[in-house]
Amino acid sequence: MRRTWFLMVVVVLCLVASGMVMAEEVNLLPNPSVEESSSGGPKGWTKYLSSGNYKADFEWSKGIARTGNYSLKIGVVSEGASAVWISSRVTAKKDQLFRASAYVKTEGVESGQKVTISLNWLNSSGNLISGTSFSKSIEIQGDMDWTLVTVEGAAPENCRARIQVSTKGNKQGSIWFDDFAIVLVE
Ligand SMILES: [Ca+2]
Repeated sequence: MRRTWFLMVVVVLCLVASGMVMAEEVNLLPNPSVEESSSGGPKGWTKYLSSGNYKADFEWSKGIARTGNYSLKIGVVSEGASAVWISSRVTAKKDQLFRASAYVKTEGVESGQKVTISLNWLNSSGNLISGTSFSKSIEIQGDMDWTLVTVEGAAPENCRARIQVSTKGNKQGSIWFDDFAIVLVE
């Protein structure tokens, strides 16, 4: 009888353990630590700058990283312009809840400068589904060590999800991003 109970307890513990493994969140984003290269840049990542006579200091930064050797940097950006790093895309089904996240580090940036992380959705033509993005902005106050910023949102239709990080009109200093993630929450 005792032996039977013992076996039952073992079985239950095994089931609990396997359930915990299954529940572990999986990062769906390729090249999340921006270590892999393609054509001299970070594989799967693109940059965007507002159109016009603007400049932005984008860098696939070597030597400053939360993990590995590389991160994505945005330095000085012309006033009025947005500078954005954009990830590759992840398949999403309508109403699936996703969490996008990235770690942010800053140095020499003016206090009050905003940094935004967005979770965007693209339709089958690859166009942004307007008015559906989820964004989280943080205001920089002094130099900031690696800080996790997250944003959650549900897919508006069967589409593809991507994460983007941005800042607008940065007068001075550097903003680095590393260890990105897009996770299916439920
Ligand atoms: Ca990295």
